[in-house]
Amino acid sequence: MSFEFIVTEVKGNVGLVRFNRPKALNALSPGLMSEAMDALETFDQDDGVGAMVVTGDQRAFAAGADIKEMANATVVEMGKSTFISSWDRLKRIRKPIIAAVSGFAFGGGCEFAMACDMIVASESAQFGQPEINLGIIPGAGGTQRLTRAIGKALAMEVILNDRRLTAEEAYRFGLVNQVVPKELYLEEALKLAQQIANRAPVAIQTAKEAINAVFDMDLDAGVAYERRLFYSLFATEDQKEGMDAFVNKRKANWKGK
Ligand code: DAK
Repeated sequence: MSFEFIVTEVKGNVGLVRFNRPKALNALSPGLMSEAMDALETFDQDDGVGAMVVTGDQRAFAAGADIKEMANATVVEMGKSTFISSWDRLKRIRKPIIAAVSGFAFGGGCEFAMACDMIVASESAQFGQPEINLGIIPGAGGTQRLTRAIGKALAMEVILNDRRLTAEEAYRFGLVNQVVPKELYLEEALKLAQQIANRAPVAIQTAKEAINAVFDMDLDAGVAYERRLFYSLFATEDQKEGMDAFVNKRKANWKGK
């Protein structure tokens, strides 16, 4: 895969996507977003990849959507842009995605990280939704995902008054999974992704689907949905293998089938 705005790599069985517009603090232009989605979809189809890590650089994960590219857009152009459909593509990735965040994760950058399944933050990471300064509001799920993650009171402050969260605060309020020294954040994210990638692939993807259903369903419907997914795993070879390995005191050999 060769790209203009991102760099990709496979490490073990983890697919790595690195935003690569450092001069613009990795602003998420339509071009970058569509390349990132192409890469994630390719990894999603690749049996040699079990999980993905998305990252930026030390200074910025991403400072938001590209303001310069958006500044003169009309409402019709915004609606037609591939930029919007790229965000829908992100929701359809089945394998787990970990955001490795250092520096600025603002606006669409924060929303991208929150749309991933877990966040490993460098101690230098800052999370914010500064759209209010531009006369707009978050448009890629920020009002919804941030509020669910950190609660209404603080989300109001972040979105209405450009309150920025340090990595430590983001951890304390449940937005991120771990905070690690800045020279280790990518390594730790890759380590976590590798551990997950070594587990039973179909069960991992099914668990991601079940957890994300929490945002679309009430408790009864969610529990019923979980149960159907649970039963469906008894049709997989991995369920037979996992239980046989337990009974016979050996290590399971996952097939992803
Ligand atoms: N877009 C374009 N360029 C950006 C940028 C951005 N978001 N952020 C920074 N840059 C550029 C700067 O213009 C500057 O470029 P030059 O002037 O050197 O050419 C370069 O990156 C370095 O930035 P600074 O000189 O400003 O660096 P500082 O360290 O002084 O400040 C900063 C860093 C992050 C505090 C500052 O750059 C900043 O405030 N940036 C803007 C942050 C922001 O407002 N983000 C929200 C953007 S709106 C949607 C999906 C997504 C979205 C909406 C809808 N749908 C699916 C519907 C998302 C919207 C947004 O994210």
